[in-house]
Amino acid sequence: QISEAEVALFSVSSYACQRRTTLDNHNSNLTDALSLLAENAELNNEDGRGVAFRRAAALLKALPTQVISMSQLRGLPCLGEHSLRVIKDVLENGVSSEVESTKQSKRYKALKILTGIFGVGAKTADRWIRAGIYNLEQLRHSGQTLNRAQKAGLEHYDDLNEPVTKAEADAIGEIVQKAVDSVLTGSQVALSGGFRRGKLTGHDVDFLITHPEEGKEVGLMPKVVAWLESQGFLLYQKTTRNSYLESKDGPARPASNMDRFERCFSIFKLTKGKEQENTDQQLRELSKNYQMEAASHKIWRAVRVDLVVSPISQFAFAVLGWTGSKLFERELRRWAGHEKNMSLSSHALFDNTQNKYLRATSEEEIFAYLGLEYIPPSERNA
Ligand code: DCP
Ligand code: MG
Repeated sequence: QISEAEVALFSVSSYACQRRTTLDNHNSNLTDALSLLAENAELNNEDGRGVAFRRAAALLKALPTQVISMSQLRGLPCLGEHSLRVIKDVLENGVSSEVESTKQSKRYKALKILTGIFGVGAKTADRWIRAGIYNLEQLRHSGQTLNRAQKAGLEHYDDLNEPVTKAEADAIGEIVQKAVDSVLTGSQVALSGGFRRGKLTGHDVDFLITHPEEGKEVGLMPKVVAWLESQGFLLYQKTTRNSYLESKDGPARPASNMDRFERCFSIFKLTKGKEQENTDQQLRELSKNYQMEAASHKIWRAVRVDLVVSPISQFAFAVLGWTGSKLFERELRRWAGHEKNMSLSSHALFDNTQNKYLRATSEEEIFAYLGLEYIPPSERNA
């Protein structure tokens, strides 16, 4: 029995962007439960509930040790009534009954399967479920029309639901660098997203592209895409134009948190590496079954890749905005708005008090403008 006095007490800042959150999570039993409920809320278009669970999970990720008693959580921010109930359930019973029943539910399972298709969001999945579609087999036979992204998503379903490794991300990075070098010398490629935060796997690979001379990056994306296409590296791509215009009146209220960079959502065809090929070779030798042999013959796999082109003048903001985590980004923007009367996006920082844009060439400068201690990427895993 542990007495109250022996239990570690924590003191934690309320905004995730004020905290250091490494990948070393001492409370994954709790954060897994809360993340699943957050995901379920998001899949049901209950964004408010989703954020509340995400914030609670992020707070627990930042604690230096494992929580063993509810008394340790007294006075901590970000833990709402519902989250506390879930935590209590896990601490007392090992599992949360709400999480268990969610996982078992037909709707949750279907939402997971259907939104696992690239190009399918919560709204489309909901529409399909209401039409009696709960799995891929039913979808294939339903006669529903799929757009180009969804068709590609369905075709490469297994590959795209297999986590991308750091080695694969690096291999794709080399290809992107080669593409960029051959269309515009001096261009720079930076790995962003989860891999920049030190994650070992991800659901995709995110890259930012820029050129040290402002303006040279204009029109770069279509050229990069054309090069990648000519080399047979793309299974799918959709490029959207840059629609960002800085105004002297400050940032227009964006329709969403989506940024307006020239962007390419793609699916890469990545040839498997030497190690993988050897495994395939062994598999082929071992397999007597023809189908297994056919599968093992596949020497490439599909990987989701996001490419974003940023002018050098916005690059520091783009890097900060694209490194994540999603909650860390959300909290940075909330901090900027609520605590500093500033508007932060992946393009710029606008000070509403001074009525002017604040220029920066590094992430460190942006944290300084925001009055925040600098948090390196590896500690932004909120
Ligand atoms: N991002 C953003 N706004 C968007 C898309 C992305 O702010 N519309 C940011 C936050 C993310 C980062 O870009 O952390 C990359 O997005 P991902 O969805 O790829 O997230 P991660 O890379 O963090 O996770 P994963 O490992 O699942 O790819
Ligand atoms: Mg990513």
